[in-house]
Amino acid sequence: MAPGPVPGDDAGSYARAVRIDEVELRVVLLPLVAPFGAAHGTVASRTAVLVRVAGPDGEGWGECSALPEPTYTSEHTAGALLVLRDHLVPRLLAAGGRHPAGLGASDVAGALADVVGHPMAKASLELAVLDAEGRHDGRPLAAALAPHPPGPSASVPAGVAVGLLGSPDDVGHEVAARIAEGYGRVKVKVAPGRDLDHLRAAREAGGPHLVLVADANASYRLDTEPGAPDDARRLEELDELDLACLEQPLAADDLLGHAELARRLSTPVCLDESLTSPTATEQALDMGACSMVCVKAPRYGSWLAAARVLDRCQGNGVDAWVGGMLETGVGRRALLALAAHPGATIAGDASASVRFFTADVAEPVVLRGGPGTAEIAVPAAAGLGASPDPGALDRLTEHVERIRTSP
Ligand code: OSB
Ligand code: MG
Repeated sequence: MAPGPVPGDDAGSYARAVRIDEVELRVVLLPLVAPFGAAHGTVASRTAVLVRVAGPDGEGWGECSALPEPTYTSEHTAGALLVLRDHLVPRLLAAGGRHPAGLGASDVAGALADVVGHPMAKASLELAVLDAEGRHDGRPLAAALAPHPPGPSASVPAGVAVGLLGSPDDVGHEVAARIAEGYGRVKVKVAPGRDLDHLRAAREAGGPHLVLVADANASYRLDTEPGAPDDARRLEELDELDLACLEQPLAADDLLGHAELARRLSTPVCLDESLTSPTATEQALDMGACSMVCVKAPRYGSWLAAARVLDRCQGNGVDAWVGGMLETGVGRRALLALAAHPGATIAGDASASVRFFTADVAEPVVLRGGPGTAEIAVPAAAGLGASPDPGALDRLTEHVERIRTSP
């Protein structure tokens, strides 16, 4: 990809600072309305680490998107809590101590950079500082992530994920139900043996106008050993379905395999798990491993880095969309703010809270508009645009601890 503008580079955009002397780490548990299955495993209830930073300039909230088990990526809830407590929060507080005027969100990634990996844990702290800055300045997160004209959109098209289900009929019924709720874009999870029939049922239920995506979560293999099944031939059959894209068909590290597959398919290949940094994203595009980008700030370890990826995609005419990971009301609002970036050219995983949860930690995110055309309003108030509800937090919290700057 050709070099493009990098908003984080012009210091003015993010040169805010907030003083932070306490970080609260909170594990919440939200039962799911139904288990959510994917090729990497099934999530039955959503545990997440919520992060609150606080100090003389106010507070800010973040969410760590790591799932309960380390099967989608290597991070998971319990491990993220430990890494935050023992390694990341001490670095954040120490960096704050070195800057008496406070820490800007653009300083956070650098303060945490010597810790290898753990992007979701890192992104949660950056998000909390972004929220604190936004509240302090009266600026919504969407404006901080898309500071250049034309700026963020006021609403985003609603898109929803449908998990791996038992039969094509189940998929058809669920897709029809989601469309009736308003969704115009549906992402259906697939895995070897649960693909073509499931997607045909989805297409039949949704009709030709449904924006249909298939997410394989790295569950296919190209024919590398003699006699092994050739998944590429199976995936070529999906071309008949007019999918908006096929997401992450092969293993995360198999970029050449994705490039070969992309040459064989007419369906655009989109990567998720493979795209671990802005550099990895540009290289994957350059080598033809994908022609479309699923942007997830927690996977990149930084909301500002994710916004830079969207800038680059926009500048180079590459389609991109913002992906979710079953976020609670904190992470869901951040996802909406990122999805409002003009570089997010197609509908992503922007769904209502009730899609996954009966009770959320903050005011539920809701759809507006009719079948097939629903949208979600991008939070317009400062920062994330809402705080967790103390009563809901009390009911949903499993564990909480506070770490303070030592005097
Ligand atoms: O692969 O996009 C994925 C959920 C958890 C982890 C990874 C993924 C997902 C989803 C759900 O697909 C998307 C959503 O939150 O709506
Ligand atoms: Mg995915």
